[in-house]
Amino acid sequence: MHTEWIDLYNKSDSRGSLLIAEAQKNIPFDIKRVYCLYGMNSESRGFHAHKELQQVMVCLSGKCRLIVDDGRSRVDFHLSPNRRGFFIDKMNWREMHDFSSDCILMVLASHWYDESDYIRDYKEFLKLIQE
Ligand code: T46
Repeated sequence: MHTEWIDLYNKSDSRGSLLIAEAQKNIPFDIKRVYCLYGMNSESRGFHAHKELQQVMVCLSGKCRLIVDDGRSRVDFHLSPNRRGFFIDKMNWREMHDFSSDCILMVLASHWYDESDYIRDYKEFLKLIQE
């Protein structure tokens, strides 16, 4: 399983804080897309893997639970604002659960949106992992 917590650069002073992500510096890819998930209810999200996409998820507010599954093991992570980003490599199944109502996730992505990059069927994911 290739996941990793990434320290974001942080600059704090009397006015507040700056959190900094830079492509090819602390983010291990060129960022082609940024999207945010917010206003979630108790419904879980995700349930897919990506063939090529690499992502870094940054929790800006609230909390949620993230399950990452590489086809061999399944690990539970807890996301909350901690000045870090959570890197998920391609070919890892992800599920997001238990969003708090104030949860805001910012996601930095290595590619533009492409539905054909998604594997939304778990059995198909397992088959592709074994190939
Ligand atoms: C991921 C997790 C963390 C777009 O049109 N453009 C986009 O950039 C994205 C991200 C989504 N969409 C469309 C595709 C669906 O029709 O928005 C709709 C909802 O997307 P989805 O059901 O994939 O949302 P999540 O929260 O299950 O997954 C998203 C990302 O898609 C995915 O890459 O890793 O957040």
